[in-house]
Amino acid sequence: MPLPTTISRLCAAATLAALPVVATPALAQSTTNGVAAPAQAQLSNDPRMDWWRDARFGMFIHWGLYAVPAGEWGDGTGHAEWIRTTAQIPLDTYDQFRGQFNPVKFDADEWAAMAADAGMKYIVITTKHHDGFALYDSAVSDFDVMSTPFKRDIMAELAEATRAQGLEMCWYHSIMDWHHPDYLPRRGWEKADRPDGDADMDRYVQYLFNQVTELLTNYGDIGVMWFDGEWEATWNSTYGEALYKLCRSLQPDVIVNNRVDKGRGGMAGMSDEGYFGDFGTPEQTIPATGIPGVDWETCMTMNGHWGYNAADKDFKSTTDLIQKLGDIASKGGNFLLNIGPKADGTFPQESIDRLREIGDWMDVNGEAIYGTSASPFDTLPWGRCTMKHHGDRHLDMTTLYLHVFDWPTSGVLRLDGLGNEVLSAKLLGDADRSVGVEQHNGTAFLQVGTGAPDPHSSVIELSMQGRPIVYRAPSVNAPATRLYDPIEVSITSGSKHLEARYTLDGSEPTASSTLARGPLTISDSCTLIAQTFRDGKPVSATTRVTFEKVSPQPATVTRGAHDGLRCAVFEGEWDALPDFTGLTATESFASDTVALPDTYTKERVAHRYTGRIRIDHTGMYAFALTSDDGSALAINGTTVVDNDGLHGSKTITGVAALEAGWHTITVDWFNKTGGAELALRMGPVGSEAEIVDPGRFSHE
Ligand code: FHN
Repeated sequence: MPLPTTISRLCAAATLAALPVVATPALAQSTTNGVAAPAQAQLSNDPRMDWWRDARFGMFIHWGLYAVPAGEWGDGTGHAEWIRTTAQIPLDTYDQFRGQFNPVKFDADEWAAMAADAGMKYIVITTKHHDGFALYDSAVSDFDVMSTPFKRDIMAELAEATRAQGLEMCWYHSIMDWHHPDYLPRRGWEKADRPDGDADMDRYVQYLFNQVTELLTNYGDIGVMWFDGEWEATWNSTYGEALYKLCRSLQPDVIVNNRVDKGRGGMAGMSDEGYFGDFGTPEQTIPATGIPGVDWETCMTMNGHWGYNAADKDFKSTTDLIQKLGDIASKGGNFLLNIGPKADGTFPQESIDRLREIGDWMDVNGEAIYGTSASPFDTLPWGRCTMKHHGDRHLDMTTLYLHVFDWPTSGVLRLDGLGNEVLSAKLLGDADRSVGVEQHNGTAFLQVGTGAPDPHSSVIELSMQGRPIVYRAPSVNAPATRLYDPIEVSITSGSKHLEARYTLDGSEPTASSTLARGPLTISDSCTLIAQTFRDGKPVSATTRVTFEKVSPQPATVTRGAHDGLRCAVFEGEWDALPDFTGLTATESFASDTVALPDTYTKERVAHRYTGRIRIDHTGMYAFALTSDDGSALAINGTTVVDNDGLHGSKTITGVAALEAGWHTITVDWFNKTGGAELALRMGPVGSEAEIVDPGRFSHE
């Protein structure tokens, strides 16, 4: 699709040096217990990011006309910023909210002060959400705040107040636009009322670029352009690249998130290699582990909605939010915490209360968040760890911040696997409370006393010479922990200077325990405990894996009379797999695979596949179920994979021991909105799972 000349000229005019956006090859896939880590491409790494990396914590604000209905329409009270679509409100009806938008209590200084007092270092606000309404004075649209009774440029006022607090002003801007006549596609339910006639996506993109130009020209230095709504098929990488370059040509130091392009993998938020965007954007989720060398930011609501919903009182506790901040920082990410202001321009009281309490915590513990990098430890049973390294020609020191969520009732906090000598230890916020340190064989025993100093998360600061030396517990790689045939297991210490020793009888390893050398065959139930040794001494925590030998499920049925599985289709809106027993299918057909065609784009739909699967040889099988949104697999009525929930493309693998013959199988899947994906792969445990051969399926 050729870009309009204006846009291509925009790009040509972008006198940018080579953009540091080319992603390096995806990080090598690591496997732990046989489950492949998702491929993550390294996003741009650039000194522009320095302030953003140091900040670690920002405020997201979703505000617009949708605050007027406050989530309610007809009998429904579950709506929010998507209300025009989720309540199927015709455009003319929705536009009437303009006449009601008059946030007379809006005080930019008050908002910016609450963000600053909460310890946040940047604010990202919706200049325009998917409904197309601009919260600023746009010269290219009359669907903006100047056409409301309020008639004030909210973005201009907030930008000034934000900078007065020393925070960075950042813009959220939606690519998807349900109002502009040229944006495609139309919402399915409104095609009759809004035929797409002479709609022209290129012309819309020019409009989008014009608004982005306004936002990066008229409001001073902007920290981040936070794009969203990139997932529909009408947006493509050509547009994405041009938009990224436009932003950088207007403000070379502006940071642009990865939703400018098409590389984002659903709600997990990270981009595949080769796509534009300076950081990944996991949404409502925190990656399971840190992602070395990758800039990313988790965005999350305080309750269940981005835009204001008057009925939603299900707010996360302050403790939960503070621990999430610590968790995210311990993995090297940023936390963008959302506020949905009310139509009168005030924050919900529940949000105000949490911001204040978080601020109190940050006043004492902010140094354990700002400018920190990811934990050198894999996991800590009592909390998280963030780190700062202080290095120059004269100094080479490390500070570890231990975020203790579960305070030890014994008064002694155990930190396994630390090779450095702890030079000092203290409690942030209570220097008078001494912290004794004893170290033996890589374990530091911190005498912290009973009674957690902080109700949310108590931080202990350790200082040491040099970079952290961490002895990781051995890695135990196994195709599964349930077995029928013998399986091969590998145990590694992670360093050629360290030994991994193990036992299979549940006893703690000693210097005389078996040394791990190459693959170990497990053929029966047992408990494997492995530990890392250095110079004959244990220096790490232990890794404990219980293997269970299971009997195969009998083949209780015979081949069904027909090829393939029966697929029943249901229509509705769900956030998780529905209870199909109470639903009526809109259609059903024989399907020779558990998969969707590549062009599948239906929303608000669910499938239930039922029938039988043929197993040729008795054994343990791995079933990998990939879906967007949720899915589940059951064999002989027992759940083997639970991949339910609202998420982007995600694969979960489960195992089942099955006798040769026919077994009943059920696969359930649903898609709410956005991308849709479903694929079922299988194979003997330890081998590469492949798409299930259609010949294996039958049904009555
Ligand atoms: O559809 C939007 C949603 O309304 C909200 O803005 C979130 C925040 O990141 N982004 C999209 C959903 O992924």
